[in-house]
Amino acid sequence: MSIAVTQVPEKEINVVFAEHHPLIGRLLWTRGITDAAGARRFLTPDYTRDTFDPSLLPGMSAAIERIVRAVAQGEQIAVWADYDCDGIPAAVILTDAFRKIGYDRLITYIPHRVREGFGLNAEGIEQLHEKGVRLMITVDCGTADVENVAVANRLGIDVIITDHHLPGPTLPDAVAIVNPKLPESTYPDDRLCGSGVAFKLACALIRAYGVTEGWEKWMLDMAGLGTVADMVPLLGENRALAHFGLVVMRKSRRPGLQALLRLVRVDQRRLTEDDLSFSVVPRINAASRMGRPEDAFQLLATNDPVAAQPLARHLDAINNERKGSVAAIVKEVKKRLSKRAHSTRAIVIGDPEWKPSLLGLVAQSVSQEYRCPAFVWGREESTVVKGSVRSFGAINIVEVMHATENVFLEAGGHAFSGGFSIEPHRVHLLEPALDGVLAAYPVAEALERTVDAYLSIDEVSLDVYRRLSTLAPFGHSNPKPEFLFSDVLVTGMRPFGKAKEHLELSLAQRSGSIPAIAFFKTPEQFSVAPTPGTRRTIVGSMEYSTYGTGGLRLRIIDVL
Ligand SMILES: [Mn+2]
Repeated sequence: MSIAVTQVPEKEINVVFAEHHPLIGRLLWTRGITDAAGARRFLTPDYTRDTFDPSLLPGMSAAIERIVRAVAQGEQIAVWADYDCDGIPAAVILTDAFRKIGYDRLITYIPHRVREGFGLNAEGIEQLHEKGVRLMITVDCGTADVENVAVANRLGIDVIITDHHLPGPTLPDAVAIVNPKLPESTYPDDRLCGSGVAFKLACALIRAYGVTEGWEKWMLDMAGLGTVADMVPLLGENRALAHFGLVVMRKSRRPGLQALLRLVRVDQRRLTEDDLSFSVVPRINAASRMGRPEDAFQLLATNDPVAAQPLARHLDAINNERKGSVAAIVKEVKKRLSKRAHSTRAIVIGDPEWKPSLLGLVAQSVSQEYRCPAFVWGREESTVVKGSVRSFGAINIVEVMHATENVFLEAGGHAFSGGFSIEPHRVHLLEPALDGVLAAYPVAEALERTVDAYLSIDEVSLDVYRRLSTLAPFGHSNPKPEFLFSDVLVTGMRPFGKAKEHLELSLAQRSGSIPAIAFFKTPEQFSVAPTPGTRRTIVGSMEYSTYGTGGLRLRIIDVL
């Protein structure tokens, strides 16, 4: 890995951000904030100032009008939610809002990740029709579902779409499409996630029923959860939703959230975005990957502390099962690759026994290990082979898939990660076809890592840590600050953890010393292995641990 420190115009920054610590000024600048007013807005989120009126979203008034009519006529309403940790909190938000206005003819439908896949499907709509549904509200999906909305319409079901996915050339024939990414949208910020859009609908709905202004803030925990989980940029309105979402979550009375946090030993009052990303989101997503997404919805939506306990334990158990399955597949991949010749341009490997819903995590690990794009396929209750791909370096893997002719049934995704399907009898064609396309690409190099600033160990202090914390919550477009510490003396090194799987270093420089840790690392896994008595360059971030003796420490990203 090569490392560069972001270049910034120091003098200009010191003038513009004169009222802030120079390090904070530099960090603001690298996050695209270039004036004093922007800095104040960023550092002191304000709910009223930073969130926009829901009625500014396209389709909002038509959506509310239709819901009010459904409620007046006692129609059966269904929420159709995506199965991930954006769709599920979004469904919880609408459930809360309908409970608040005292309407209980509401059911939730969450499709099965593998059997049904993303978005609407005709069989699911049929089922809702049989249950007497007359109005369907989608959350976190639906914008592209032209045909299935037509299916619903033919069955006499009106559809309201709430979503944040990009629209295609044709829009579905829905009663309303509430989506800030519609071309005609004049909403001031189009970066909301599905839970964010659902939160807006919920705000407008309870307002229409005269619920006391301010009550909507109790739903911010779910909007914040979806915003962090969906990895939308944590800037603008999303920053407010994530920030106040965490504030509300720390006080949330949801029995399911409380039970889950207790189980994973996270102190609710000190909950951070890292706790969400590492402890909460994987357990919510485990439901759709390993079992039924409804279990995750039930956990977050229930009012019953007794029902919450077993649901939390169940999600924790299937999350452990998921980790075990992913590790077993990665091990099997390595074993097989050691025994056969394979392309060095891309790894292609699969097994009809592997669950496709786990293979993104497997492909991620394989691409890093073999330092090239990894295509990993499996099959589950389907006649076609389904897989995930993760790129390596700067190769745009979706472009590569689109350039590979006559192999894929479907292929899509983002630049560095995607999914694909293939007919089983054609899967053997994949490796040679990719090899041909990738021959035209330069050999993949690990991407350069840019860190925010040089720092020395004696500059690491609680005061600096507290200042850095004013930039939180960290995530997409506002990453946790990373620093380069050069010429640091390694004064100690010890493995720790149940199976000694983690590593702690003691570091010293000038008058300062600090512990530094890395989880699931051995010294050999860094670019240069640290040993006591040597001087090394450390790349890391600052964190404060509340466990045991705890305190301020560095989290090591790499040692050079
Ligand atoms: Mn989403």
